[in-house]
Amino acid sequence: MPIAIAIALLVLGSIIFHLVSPWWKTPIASNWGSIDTALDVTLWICAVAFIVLNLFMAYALWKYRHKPGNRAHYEPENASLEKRLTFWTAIGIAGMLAPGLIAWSQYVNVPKDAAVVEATGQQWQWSFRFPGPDGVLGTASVKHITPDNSLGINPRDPFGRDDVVVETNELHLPVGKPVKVVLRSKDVLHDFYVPQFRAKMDLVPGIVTYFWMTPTKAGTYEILCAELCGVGHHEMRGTVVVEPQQAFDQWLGEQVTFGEIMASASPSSISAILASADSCTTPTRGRLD
Ligand SMILES: [Cu+2]
Repeated sequence: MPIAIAIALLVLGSIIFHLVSPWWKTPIASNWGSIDTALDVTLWICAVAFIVLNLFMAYALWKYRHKPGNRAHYEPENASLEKRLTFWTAIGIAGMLAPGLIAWSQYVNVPKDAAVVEATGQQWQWSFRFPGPDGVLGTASVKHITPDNSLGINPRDPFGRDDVVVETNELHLPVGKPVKVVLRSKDVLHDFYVPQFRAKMDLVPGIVTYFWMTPTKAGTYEILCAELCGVGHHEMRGTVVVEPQQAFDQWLGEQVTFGEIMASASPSSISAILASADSCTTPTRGRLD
């Protein structure tokens, strides 16, 4: 009996906690309402299953509690009950998976007019790269990384010369414009996450991952690393400023290009950068747009 009461109180406490909890989702600032819908559907299906199953368990504990003279009936098989349980579980799981699969297919199918930005993660900071006037990111590889070429941009690739390199943790994006976010890691697994965008994707060393989104609300949001990536993981934070196109263009114009970095590098540094390209036997060509 005390356990039945404890289970009923657990259900009641959980419902109250969700109703009064201050830890609810932030207002959305991107086009990904479909991701919110997928999360809401999952929450509701889980909530109904949690409440119904636990209250049934509390009821069964109370109703069939020990009474002198009562004997339990052994029933190892009940095909009809198992069929019904399998059916309703399948409906619940399909209901949780379907909205997520629909959202996922939209999430990785990039519209043709999307701009490109690259985010690179390393223990424990973010860097960013824009393609420059040619609209194409130059090829890049960890093989090309030198102190002056921290993103490993291929110095022999003409598409890389006008690439804009942002080596601070601050990214700017124009509001209302679809953008493909291309992700690379220089060391271990990281995960690019901006809660207000509902957007999130792993950075995997050795491969390029991506998603797309349209920021819909101007503002300053936090970029988090959502993959435990070492002792400094909690410090791997950045900022994304969503602003009108004009302010974005002005900010972008103030950043340096890879060509400018090369031009201001010392001769020995330039030799190191070029040597990295010469030693690369399998250049990783291929446009990222
Ligand atoms: Cu990280």
